[in-house]
Amino acid sequence: MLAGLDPRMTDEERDAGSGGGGRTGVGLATKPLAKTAKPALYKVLMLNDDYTPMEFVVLTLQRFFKMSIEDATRVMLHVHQRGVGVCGIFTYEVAETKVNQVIDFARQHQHPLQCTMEKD
Ligand code: TYC
Repeated sequence: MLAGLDPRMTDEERDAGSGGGGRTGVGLATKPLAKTAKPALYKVLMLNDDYTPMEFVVLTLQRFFKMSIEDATRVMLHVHQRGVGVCGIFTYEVAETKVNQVIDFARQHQHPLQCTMEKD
């Protein structure tokens, strides 16, 4: 009698391979529990330019990235000196929203401030 077809066996007995002609330990492998995939993360980058006032950049970092005035000033000065700096790291949709908020805010105030995102 084939173990898989024996109506007297429980599913567990079939999976475990017991009662199957001495073939012990040939049960089905346990399917790993499904893990929740970690979302891809994106850096939001602020770009330097020659015209946007420093105070406006600090205000922007405080408003859209919840930075203290000290952190916002540090990031602004880093961008001013190095050309680019990280405002924060977010999931795709959050990063995209923040980039658009910064660009819209700058445009409303007629500043050329630019912001972009890249995969972390
Ligand atoms: N470079 C600008 C100035 O001298 C200041 C500035 C800093 C602009 C950071 C943009 O992302 C920026 N007024």
